[in-house]
Amino acid sequence: MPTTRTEFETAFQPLVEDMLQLCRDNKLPDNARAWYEKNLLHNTMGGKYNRGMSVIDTSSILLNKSITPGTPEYLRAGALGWMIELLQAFFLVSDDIMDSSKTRRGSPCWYLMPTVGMIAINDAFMLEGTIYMLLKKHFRQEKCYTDLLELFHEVTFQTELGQQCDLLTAPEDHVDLDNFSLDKYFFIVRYKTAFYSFYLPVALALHYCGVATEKNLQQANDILIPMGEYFQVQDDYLDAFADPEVLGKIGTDIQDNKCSWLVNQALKRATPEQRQVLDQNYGRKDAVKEKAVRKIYADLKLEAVYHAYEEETVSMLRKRIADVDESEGLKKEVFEAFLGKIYKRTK
Ligand code: GPP
Ligand code: MG
Ligand code: MG
Ligand code: MG
Repeated sequence: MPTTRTEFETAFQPLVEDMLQLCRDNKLPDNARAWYEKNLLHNTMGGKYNRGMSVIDTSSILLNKSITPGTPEYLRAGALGWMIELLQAFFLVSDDIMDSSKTRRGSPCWYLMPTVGMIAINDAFMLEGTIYMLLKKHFRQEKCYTDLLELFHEVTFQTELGQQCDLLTAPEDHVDLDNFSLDKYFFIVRYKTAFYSFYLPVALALHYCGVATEKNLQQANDILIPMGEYFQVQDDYLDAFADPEVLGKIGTDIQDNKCSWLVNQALKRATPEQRQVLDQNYGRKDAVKEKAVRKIYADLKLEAVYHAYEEETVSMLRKRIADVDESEGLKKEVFEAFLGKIYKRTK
């Protein structure tokens, strides 16, 4: 049985306690400790927890036993899961500033909350720092400590590289749709999303369970990176087509001039007249212009293009999963569980 959100949340409280104790040990002023606690709770809780929970689920599949909530083992695997959620919180707080987003998980973005503003930048750094304080406290004595540490550092750098390319292909003051291409697109999303969201949880579980081999990590990579690309295509599709109430965030990709999957598909299919509309309306901070772009997406039936892409990609992933070699302890079920969570997602 996969773990539930409620069970997973029980593994967070002890980690928050660890960090508050650390604040007390450092004689942090009360108001600073209270701010940090609020930062931790507001930005780390309330998401889908797919990434975090999958460390526990993957470990339980790899070890072929259930990891029972409340046990020390659950708390350890859960701690690794929460470290990914902290990494994600660090990324999202920063990304929302860079993307001028308005809402996240149904609330105003952290930097837009009363009294927060640009303190959010330091809060993001502290969310990242929390990972390494917790990793040291709970895993320093383990054989896999260096592997875990390196993995977090490497994946963070890869994500930052992807974010850099995402931002550089979306200049605020200069729209040139000739700059976009699907090749560029898939490079960006592999780096900004796939490594931390898909490869990281499974790689952490492989190290934690003591079955990380070069071959297992490579096989995981070969399935999870394309799966992460698919996940970001979904994110881009939902940015324009989902109900913001369900999605918990308002899409910004059109106004932000993003090299999104949708605009790349539109560019492939547009007539010269439609191309002109895109050239004149994409990437402008203007709701009417955004609407004109949305109309082109609808006229080009991008919803149907997306559904066809989804089916084709999922069959490709299923084939790859069927071919996984389980001889070194990796299991097909790890990937099936992951795919099951995201197939046809609506938020
Ligand atoms: C998703 O992009 C990618 C990230 C959240 C990684 C950010 C990386 C940093 C180094 C800050 P997105 O902007 O499409 O996500 P969303 O739609 O959730 O805003
Ligand atoms: Mg964003
Ligand atoms: Mg972004
Ligand atoms: Mg997005």
